Amino acid sequence: MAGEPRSDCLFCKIVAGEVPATVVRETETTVAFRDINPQAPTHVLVIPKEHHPDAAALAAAAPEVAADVLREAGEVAAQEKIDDAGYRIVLNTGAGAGQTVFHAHAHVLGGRGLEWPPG
Ligand code: DGP
Repeated sequence: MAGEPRSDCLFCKIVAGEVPATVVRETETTVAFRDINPQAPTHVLVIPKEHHPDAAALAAAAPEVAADVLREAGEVAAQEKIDDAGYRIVLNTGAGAGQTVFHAHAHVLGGRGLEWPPG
């Protein structure tokens, strides 16, 4: 069923506390933790606690939780003090766009200059 935890999902295991992560924020519906392979001085992932395979599926099935993820991305940026300089929220969607973990997540990147367009 949409939203149910999956035993084969790495990020569901982080939500359950079965895989360790450096958590920087947590709400009733979301968890934010540092990316294991940071691409910027600040690189935090914000995920819904519910399992959805990508951001579009999350928004379709649970739009209020998708809004929570975006709100938390902004809260992370403020907490990490990257909001004044500007930061990027990235939602890789599909393997062709570089998605490797198929549990919806928003990357929050900042603390360095960010070029446009991204690679
Ligand atoms: P994406 O490529 O958009 O699916 O991003 C997945 C991110 O997840 C990638 O930047 C690396 C990160 N990641 C993968 N495994 C782990 C893990 O075990 N712990 C943490 N903290 N991050 C992970």
